[in-house]
Amino acid sequence: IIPAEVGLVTGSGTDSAAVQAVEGILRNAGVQSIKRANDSSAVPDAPVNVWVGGPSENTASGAVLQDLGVTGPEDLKEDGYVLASGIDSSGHKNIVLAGKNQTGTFYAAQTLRQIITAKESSYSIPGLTVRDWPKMNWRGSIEGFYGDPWSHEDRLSQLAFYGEQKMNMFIYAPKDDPYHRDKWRDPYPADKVAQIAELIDKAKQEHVEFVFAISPGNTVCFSDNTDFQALTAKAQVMWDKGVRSFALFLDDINKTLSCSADKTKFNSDASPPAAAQAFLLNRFKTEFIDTHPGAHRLITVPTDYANITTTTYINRFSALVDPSIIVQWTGAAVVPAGISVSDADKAKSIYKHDLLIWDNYPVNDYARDKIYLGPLYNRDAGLADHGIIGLTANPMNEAEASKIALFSIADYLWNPQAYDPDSSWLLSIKRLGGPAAEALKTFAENHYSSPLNAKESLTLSPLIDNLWTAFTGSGTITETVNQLISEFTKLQQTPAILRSTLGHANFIAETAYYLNKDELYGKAGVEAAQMLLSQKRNNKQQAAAHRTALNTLKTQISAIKQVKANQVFEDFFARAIRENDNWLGVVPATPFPITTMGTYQTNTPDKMLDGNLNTYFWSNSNPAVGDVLGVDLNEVRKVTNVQVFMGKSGSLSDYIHHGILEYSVDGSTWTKLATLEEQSEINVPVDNQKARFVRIRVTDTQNFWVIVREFKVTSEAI
Ligand code: LTM
Repeated sequence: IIPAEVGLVTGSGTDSAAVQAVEGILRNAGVQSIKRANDSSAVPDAPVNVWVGGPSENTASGAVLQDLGVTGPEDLKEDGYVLASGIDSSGHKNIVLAGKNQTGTFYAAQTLRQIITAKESSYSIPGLTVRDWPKMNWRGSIEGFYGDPWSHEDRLSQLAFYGEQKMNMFIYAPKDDPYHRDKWRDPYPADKVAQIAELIDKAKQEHVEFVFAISPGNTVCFSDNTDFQALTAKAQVMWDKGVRSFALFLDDINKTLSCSADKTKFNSDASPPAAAQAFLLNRFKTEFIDTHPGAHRLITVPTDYANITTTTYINRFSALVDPSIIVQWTGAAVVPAGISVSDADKAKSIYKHDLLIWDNYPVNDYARDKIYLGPLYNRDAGLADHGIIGLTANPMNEAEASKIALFSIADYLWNPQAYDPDSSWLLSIKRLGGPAAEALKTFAENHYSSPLNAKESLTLSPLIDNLWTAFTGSGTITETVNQLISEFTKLQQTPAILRSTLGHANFIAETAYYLNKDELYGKAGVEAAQMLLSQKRNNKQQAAAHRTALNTLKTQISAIKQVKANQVFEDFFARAIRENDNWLGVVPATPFPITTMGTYQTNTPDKMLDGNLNTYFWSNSNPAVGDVLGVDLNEVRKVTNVQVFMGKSGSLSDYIHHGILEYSVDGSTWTKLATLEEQSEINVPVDNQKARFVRIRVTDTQNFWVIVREFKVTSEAI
């Protein structure tokens, strides 16, 4: 039990942030009086003494550890620590936080925070010994996304969070901060410098390496002195404010050299852009990094950053760039579903530099109508033993919501072998949700799917499956319906609970559209379930009332365009409506084919709507520009997907090579869905657009006839 009075013994070198953290933790655990002493003064007379600082900070802690029979942190990896609590030989209770270095002691404090448990009105910590160290050296985030950069408040909150999660790197590289990329030559205005200076100080306090990045590649003249001076002047301002780590980024730029000086200097190289970039990076390293004692290794990201097989550019880049420079790599794709040790081995063999992963999870700048609230999946546990020195995760524009994924990423990076995505995720929900944890879990599990994991709506999805099993069986559906209604009700109530109980206005503000849509989804789910129950009870009037309510809610849901539809729910509603139609004997309007092209032999247009991929429509000539083919749904419906299979298998050319996929309500005004270039098969999700006609319009001539095996429009009644 943690008593009301505690002794706190620090050393002359004890990390001040660790001391501050321990004091805060003790106060939060009900301690009213803290008797301070340092290693040269007498041991405080208190029921429990807390010793902060390993041997390099606090000469007294070693003896206490020895008395407790605990080995000190000396043999641990950098940033490792020992946290011990127990009774010494003279019967005194002690808690020792002893880092291998100051950062280790700071991390011991973070673990202390996690192991304190509250029981009724008292707090306690168990008798224990923790010997702990990080597996991955660099563990952090990179604000490297497009779109609205984080606010100053967001960044301060992130840095505090990184300290708590033992993350130690933050790379400042917001693509749409004009001074980072477009106007990289211009100095930051004074107010921005002041804010960055505050971030630098905060990062130091949280034991986070603040990396200042510039992305000059779009407009820089790589060999130009004036440009080089603009770059170093910008870096110098940040150096003066305390930055010791710098990055020059070269992602997402045109590889063509734009200035004549570069063309003259580098055009004879096998890869002129690689030679030009290496020249600038090496010059920055020798003339800035090497001339600033205490500066850390330069970091870069090449223009080919998602490779596991080489290119001429990568060959030259890796050969020419100074070996001390750290190279960022995103995995085998820009947004990879996984990163394996085999990918890492291949990357290491082609980039030939220390690799720091730029992990594009949970970033959502390419899908601004989704938030990724699931954990990190599919990163091999052994990456640290395969040339990877660390990982910085590129988060979402929604800073607070990113913390769920970042929590799991911190967990993975600290101890990849022990990492379990599901339990890490549950813990993140518990810690971040506090009193609103249950509601946060409901919210997060309905925004769970991502490029790493297709699972969505973890509780509701199996309940919906159960309902359909019961619905098609001969027994009662009451129990399964009630379970589903109760879970949809929970979803409906979740936004209000989060708004009132989470205590985090920024989280609520940045997820506002998602919360609003979920509230409606919750209500709609209840109506759909009740409609099915009424139907089973043969109550037409009630079923009709629920269907009307469902349709109204569906309209409100699809009006929130800022958030992508939840496919689990949409499929549930569509099937529920279909089942209701069948029960009512409503015969859906039959779609029929449309085309301006003539038919070859018996391969008539209806064959593209017969659900059989072995039969097809075959045109009797090459299509002309303006020719069309598609489907008339026979009534205006909500379209959710279009899938077209063109070309006969084995004959690869009989399809529309250049076209536009479009839809229309009235057959005269058309809206484009996609441009089709050399695609024989397409699958285009559609966000509930109202349409009666969907077609492909030919936009260029070609020398091949057209075969369409199936033109499948998925739609539902309005
Ligand atoms: O991934 C890299 C190296 N660059 C950009 C990022 O800035 C962007 O946030 C992600 C995700 O869209 N993709 C990139 O290519």
